[in-house]
Amino acid sequence: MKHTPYLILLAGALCLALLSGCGRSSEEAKPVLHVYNWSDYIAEGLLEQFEQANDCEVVYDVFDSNEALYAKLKAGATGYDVIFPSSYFVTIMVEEGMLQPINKANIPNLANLDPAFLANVSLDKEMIHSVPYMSGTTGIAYRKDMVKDYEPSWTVYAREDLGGRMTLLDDMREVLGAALKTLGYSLNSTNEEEIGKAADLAIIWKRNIARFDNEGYKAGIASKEFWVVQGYGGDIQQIIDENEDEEIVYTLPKEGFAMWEDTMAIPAGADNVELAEKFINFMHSPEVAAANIEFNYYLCPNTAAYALLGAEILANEVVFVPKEKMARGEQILDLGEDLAKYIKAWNRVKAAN
Ligand code: N2P
Repeated sequence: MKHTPYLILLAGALCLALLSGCGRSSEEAKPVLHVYNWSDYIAEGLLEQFEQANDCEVVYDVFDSNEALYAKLKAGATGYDVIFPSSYFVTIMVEEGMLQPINKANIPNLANLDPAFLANVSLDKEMIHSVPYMSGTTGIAYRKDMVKDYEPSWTVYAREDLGGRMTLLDDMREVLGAALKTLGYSLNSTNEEEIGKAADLAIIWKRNIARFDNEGYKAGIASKEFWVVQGYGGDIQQIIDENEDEEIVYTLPKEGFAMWEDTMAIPAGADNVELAEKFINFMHSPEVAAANIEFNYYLCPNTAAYALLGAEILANEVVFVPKEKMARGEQILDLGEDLAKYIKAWNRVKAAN
C-alpha cells in the first residue's frame, strides 16, 4: 500500500515518455526539404547524407520532362523547395514569376563552378534565379546485337524494318529538334516553315516507333523490347552499367544533336529557403559533385570536383564529349514567343496517325 504513490508516479512518467519523449515526435519536428528532380539524376546515398548532416528529412519526387515540371507547378503544386528545370525553361519560369532570386551569399560552394561554363553555356550567367546542375547530350542508343547495319543518324527513324522497335522522347523540343537537325536547320529555328517541315518528318518517324517515351525506354532497351531509342547520354550509360550490357551503344547522330544544361532553382513560395540553399551548397561541394558525375554520367561544371574524378570517368566520352563531336551539338535555347510555333507543330505530330 505504501508504495502506491510511487507506482502512480512511475506510471505517469511512463505515459509522459510514451506521449512525448521518444523518437517519433522528435522525428516529426525535423525540418523537411521538398526536392523535385529529373529521374535517375542523383548519386545513391547523397540524400541520406544530406539528411544526416542537417538533421532533416528530404521528400524527393521525380519528373521526366520540363513540361511535366512546369505543368505540375502551374496546376498549383506548392511546397517544393528545390527544382531542376533546364536552363531554357528557367527563362520562362522567371518571366512568369515562378522562381525566386538565389541568395548567392548563402551558397559559398558556388565558387567551385567553372567560370568558362557560366560564361559560355549558362543562360543565367549571373546565377540570378538558377545555378548549373549538370549538362549533357541527347542522342540515339541502339542494340548492336539486334541492329546490324546501324549508322549514327536520325534517319534510322525512317526505317520501316525497325518498326515498333524504336522510341522517341515524349519531348517537343527534343523530337522537333532532332528533325530540324536532320533537315539541316537549327534546333532553335524560329522559322515557321522549317518547324512545319520538321513536324512532317516527325510524323513519318512516328509511324515507325512503338511510342513516345521518356522513362520506359531505358528498361525497354535493356530487355531488348526496343532496339533503337532516343535518350539522354548519362541515362543510357547508367543502363549499360546496371545491366553490364555492352551491346547497348550510345551514339551522337551525324546530322547534329541537342545539348542542354539543367539547373537548380528555388520556386517562389518555397517553404524552406534556408534548407534549399544548404542543399544547393551541398550539391556543389567537390565530393558530392564528383559523386554525381561518376554516378549520373553527366557533366557537373564544378572545377573543384574534376580533381577528384577517376581516370575511367575522365576518359568517358559520354561525360566529356570530345571537341570534334561537340561541334555537331547545339544547345536548346529559350525561344520566347516563338515557342508557340513548336507547340502548334507538336500538337500536329501528336494528333497524326
Ligand atoms: C535526367 C536527365 C535529364 C536530361 N536523368 C534532360 N534535361
